[in-house]
Amino acid sequence: MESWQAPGLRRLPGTGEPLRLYDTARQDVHPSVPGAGGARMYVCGITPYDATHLGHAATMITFDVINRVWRDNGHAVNYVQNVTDVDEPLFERAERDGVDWKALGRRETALFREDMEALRILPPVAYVGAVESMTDVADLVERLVEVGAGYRLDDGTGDVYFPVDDAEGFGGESHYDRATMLRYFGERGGDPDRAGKRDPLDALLWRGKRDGEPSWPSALGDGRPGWHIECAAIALKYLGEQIDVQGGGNDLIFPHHEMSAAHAEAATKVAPFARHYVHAGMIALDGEKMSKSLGNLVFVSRLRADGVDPAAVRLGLLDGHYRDDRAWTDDVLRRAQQRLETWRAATARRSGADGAALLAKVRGCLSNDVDTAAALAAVDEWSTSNGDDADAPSLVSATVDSLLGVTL
Ligand code: 5CA
Ligand code: ZN
Repeated sequence: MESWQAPGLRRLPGTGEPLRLYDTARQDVHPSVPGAGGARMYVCGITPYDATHLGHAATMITFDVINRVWRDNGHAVNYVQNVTDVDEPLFERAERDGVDWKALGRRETALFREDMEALRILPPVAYVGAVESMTDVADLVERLVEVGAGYRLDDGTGDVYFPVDDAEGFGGESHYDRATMLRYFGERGGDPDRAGKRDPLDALLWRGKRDGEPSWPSALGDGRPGWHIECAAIALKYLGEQIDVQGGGNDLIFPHHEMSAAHAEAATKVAPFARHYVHAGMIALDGEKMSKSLGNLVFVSRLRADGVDPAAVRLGLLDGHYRDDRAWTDDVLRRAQQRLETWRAATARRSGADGAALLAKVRGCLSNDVDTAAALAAVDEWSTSNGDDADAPSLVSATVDSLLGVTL
């Protein structure tokens, strides 16, 4: 489907610092070393049944900064993001509101694009929905069945499952013990109690057609995809085997990324599916993870309509480590607005402290597992000190624009 308009990206003098990133699978920070063809990143996108909230925005901003750091290092970046536009929550919301689920998905995806543009997020090269990927998903499920990594339940439903017991290295992404896996599997879209599965953790690959549910034809019989296979199929088709980053919020560590990696690895026999599994912390409001099911949401579109500068939203979300769960409060927004004003005033001066030194510092912070809070502190320090470097204001402005995506 259509992606969104790219913001201008200013080139900075000199060369960036190679990125070191935390990998959930290896449980440590390791250099990200993209191949000659450039960096390849897949980020799990929205399920479009409601507007973009600050949690989605924070996760998208995290991967946007990774994208910007790679580019600053001279890498081409092939970035792919999906839209889960076929899923239970979408059908339920459409039913509740008496609207067509496809129209609901289109409407919320359009709003997401607007929010992403306002937040100056570099767009994915391929922005891909599940609806337009049915053939690719069905082909991948077929391939899994052929290699013994998919089995059909014998209850006449036509449902096909992925046997986790046969999946080599299963558990090596999340490192969760079985009890934790079972708990998250039940809470996050899995069906541990489904009768007839070989293992309660086996994940749905293809759901046979049910009355009143949308379905698509395939060699496996009419039906629709499970969740994890959607991301495996889209990533393999648009990025190929062994990508650099598989990303999303930390609510996707298990089962989603464990399963999609296991699906891809079973089909391609290439492991690991991603060199880095990268997970952003959850944004909370009033002490609870911001989530559509809890309804404690601050929408990006609401803030925009209230006249809040998207650059301040960006700064508020960047003021903390991306891996930490963090709270959004009025105070976070106020501080970000204050900071934006200070930075704008400082870059409007005729001169300032050494601009090249600031650029080097920001590059250093971001290369260190995307330490945006330290980068922000470095710009704060520059903004509140004086100097006679006449090139500094424009260089600092370009640095903040290009690496942090904030226009001063
Ligand atoms: N469509 C699936 C991924 S394939 C999905 O999780 N959709 S979502 O709409 O629930 O979330 C979209 C992205 O935002 C995911 O990467 C998810 O991990 C992330 N996300 C969701 N809630 C939050 C939150 N409160 N804080 C940070 N990131 C979040
Ligand atoms: Zn996904």
